[in-house]
Amino acid sequence: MITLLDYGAGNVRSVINALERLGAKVKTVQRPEDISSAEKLVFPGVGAFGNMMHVLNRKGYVSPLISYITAGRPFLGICLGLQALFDGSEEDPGVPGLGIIPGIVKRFGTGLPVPHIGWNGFKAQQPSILFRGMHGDEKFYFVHSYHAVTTDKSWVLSTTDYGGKFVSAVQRGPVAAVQFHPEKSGTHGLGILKNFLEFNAEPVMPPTAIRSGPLAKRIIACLDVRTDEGGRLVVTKGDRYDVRENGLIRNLGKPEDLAKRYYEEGADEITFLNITGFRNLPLKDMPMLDVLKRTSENVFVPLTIGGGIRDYTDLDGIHYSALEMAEAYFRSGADKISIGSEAVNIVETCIETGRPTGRSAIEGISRIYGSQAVVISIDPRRVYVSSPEDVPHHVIETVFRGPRGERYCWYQCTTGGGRQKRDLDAVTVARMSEKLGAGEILLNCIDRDGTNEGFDLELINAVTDNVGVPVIASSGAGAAQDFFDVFTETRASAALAAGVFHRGELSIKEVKKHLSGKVEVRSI
Ligand code: 1PR
Repeated sequence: MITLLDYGAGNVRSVINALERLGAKVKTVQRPEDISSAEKLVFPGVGAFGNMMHVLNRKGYVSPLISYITAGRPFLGICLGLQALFDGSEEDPGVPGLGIIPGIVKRFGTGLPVPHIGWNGFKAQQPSILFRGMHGDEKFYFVHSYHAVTTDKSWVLSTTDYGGKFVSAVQRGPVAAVQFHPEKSGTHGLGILKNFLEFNAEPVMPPTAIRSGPLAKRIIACLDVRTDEGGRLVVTKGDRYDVRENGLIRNLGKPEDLAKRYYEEGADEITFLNITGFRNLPLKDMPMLDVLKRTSENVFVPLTIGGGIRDYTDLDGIHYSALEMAEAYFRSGADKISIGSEAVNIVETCIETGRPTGRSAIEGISRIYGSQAVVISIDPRRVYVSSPEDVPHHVIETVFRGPRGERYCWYQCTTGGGRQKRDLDAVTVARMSEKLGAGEILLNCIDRDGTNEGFDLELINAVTDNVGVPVIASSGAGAAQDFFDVFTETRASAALAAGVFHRGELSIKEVKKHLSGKVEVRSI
């Protein structure tokens, strides 16, 4: 029996699903005594360090946890569950950690995008049962802005490179913790969990000691989901956001079936966009929550869900917060939520009033779940101008001349699935969202969506040049070469595509084969 310490932040469903897939029985901690009586304890942590320690203290978990770990009983910490073992974190100075390992958790300061999101390698520093069956060249899914620094090298099990070496796993006897998410790291991640379940075997060193990086560029499959005329939730796909063909909504299959197919083909992440979520309250959209729950039983890579995440008051005057919606999605198996229209509203208000409210969906969700859990989905459209002085927006010089020979353009944000044009540019929304706490930008492009013409590299460069968080390039992929171009001509951390995969014109395997040896990708 595995005891899982769920302190109420983030996606523990995926950890439970992964452990159950491996045949384990899992119960969650309900009272402090459940920690003391555990046979094997798994502690997945997500979100902010201070909030985690606050909840652990409030629930009376800190003292039994310290006793359990210092007694050298089987323990696996995941992500924040590793950071908790240290004395404290720069994320919330003054908040003591569990103090098991001497050291402090520090923010990355490497000049590379932060959070460190994606698939990265590891370099083993000592033999471990966790490495059984590993070659040493596997990649695991990381998502964090802070990393542990210790003076006690005897704890360090592996290091990983992200603009410098950091501690990616620790172990002493049966107490281990990993900074990455094994439950989100495909078959190799499941391998780590299986090894923890069989902790009595001999420690091994992976045979291939290779460099531990660089971070792989991610290939993301996107599923635009909505209800069709028959009331079924289907994957659809538009051309420049128009999802109808001969008046009917295109039906490309069941969301969970496609997600499973893309996972098996090697997708590094799956994104679901509930494209009509802005109309209704997604919390009442139970089918979407069910899709997530079913998907997370079979898909062991990160899942993002977007559509309709905002504060909302229904006709009966009942108020639902964006945080509650995000919570419901996380509980159902999502790792990140994506905010579209509401992000534009938030930035607009911020500009009008000259300061953040402190209560926006971006601030509220990132405060509790961490910035890595908040993606901003931007739906811009190109607008040509004769001169940069024509508009008070971020204007770029373009090689693609406008209809009247214009040499300049800006990227106008839209809301409501491209329906409403707003007086805000994509660079401003991305930059201000980052300031408010967003951890990643999903950069769509209405002009390229569904066209197979390739990504809009000028748009992607305009945004990546102005933000410090990872940017996901989206819209327009039509061939494997388009992925090569976006990764070599821009600083995009990931590339997302939909139509080209759904129509079977290109597979994720073919994309990775094309990139292999030229661009760092994860192989499965
Ligand atoms: O505004 O917070 O409710 O979120 C709504 C979300 O739904 C937004 O993320 C918005 O991008 C998305 N959305 C709304 N309407 C549509 C539509 O198509 N009518 N889909 C829509 C946006 C864009 C991409 C697409 C890529 C790749 N889809 O996600 O998957 O462009 O496509 P391609 O590879 O086929 O070119 P809110």
